Amino acid sequence: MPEKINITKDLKVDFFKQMYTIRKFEEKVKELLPLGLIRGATHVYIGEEAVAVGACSALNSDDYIVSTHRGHGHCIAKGGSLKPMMAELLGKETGYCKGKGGSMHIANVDCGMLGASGVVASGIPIATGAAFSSKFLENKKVTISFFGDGASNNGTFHECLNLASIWKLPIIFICENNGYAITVPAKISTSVKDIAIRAKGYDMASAIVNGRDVEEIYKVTSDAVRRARDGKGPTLIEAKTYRFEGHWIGDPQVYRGKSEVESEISRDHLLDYEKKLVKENILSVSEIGSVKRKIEAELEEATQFAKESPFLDASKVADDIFS
Ligand SMILES: Cc1ncc(C[n+]2csc(CCOP(=O)(O)OP(=O)(O)O)c2C)c(N)n1
Repeated sequence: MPEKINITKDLKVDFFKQMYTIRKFEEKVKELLPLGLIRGATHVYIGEEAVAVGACSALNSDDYIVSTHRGHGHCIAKGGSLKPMMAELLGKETGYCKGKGGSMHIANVDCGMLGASGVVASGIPIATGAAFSSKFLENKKVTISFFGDGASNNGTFHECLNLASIWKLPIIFICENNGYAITVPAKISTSVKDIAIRAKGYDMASAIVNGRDVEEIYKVTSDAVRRARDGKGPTLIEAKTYRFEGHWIGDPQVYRGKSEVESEISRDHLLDYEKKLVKENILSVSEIGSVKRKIEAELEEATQFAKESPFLDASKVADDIFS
């Protein structure tokens, strides 16, 4: 049984701030893409914010995460700053990867965010390697590998769970099961109803969490982090979640019904959490208002910064490539 994990008032406020920041960041991305300021396929995380926030809040700042093609929320939750993030999405020199990574390949090693990737499941072996390095160096760092339900059908997922289990690596595999891999529902593409069951095949601890419940995710991840740091090996956590938006911005979503989407959006965890903070007398309605205004102002500043930043000079395009 997990030991009792206390969630302080400050932490609850922080959960709200982070989830709201991710939501607003993604809404801004949706606004900038059709203007041509962000280019390429872009995937937003609206609806899944509680997973990144709850999970990353259980880590130390020098722990690692590895993200997916839907990675803006992971980056913010791991301590990424809005200015270099927005600049990266706009392809500018002031971005985390000097604009060479963009939305799908953002990384910020300084805050332990080892990278996102457009290649589905490719983050899982990178995360497993990071966890192996921590075990080898005995530095007690823990890694979280985020991936989707679709990625859990890729061979590398199974190879990495096996290796992590036999080597007792300090890693937590977090499957964000939003029910779809682009247009394909998990229920017709995946052999099991609950992806967490797959941990059994690798003699690994597992848990299923409500992906809308930031506090539950924090508690379950904290417990897995503690075991990983104590040398007790990996955990597979499946977060049942839902993406409120299409697979990418512009997805016509012909594969799922309007009523399904509307019903899911009507249960918005962000609105519910706001109400919960008021009910628990943690923040008043007016305090919530000022928290929101501050975040919105920071985001406007970050957007302005990104717009005004220069593009990288073409002569520097091959810099920072290691061989
Ligand atoms: C190796 C590989 N195969 C296929 C694709 C095309 N593709 C992009 S996203 C995606 C679905 C991913 O689904 P999931 O892992 O559930 O993540 P979600 O998009 O739902 O967050 C696919 C198949 C790809 N990018 N890489």
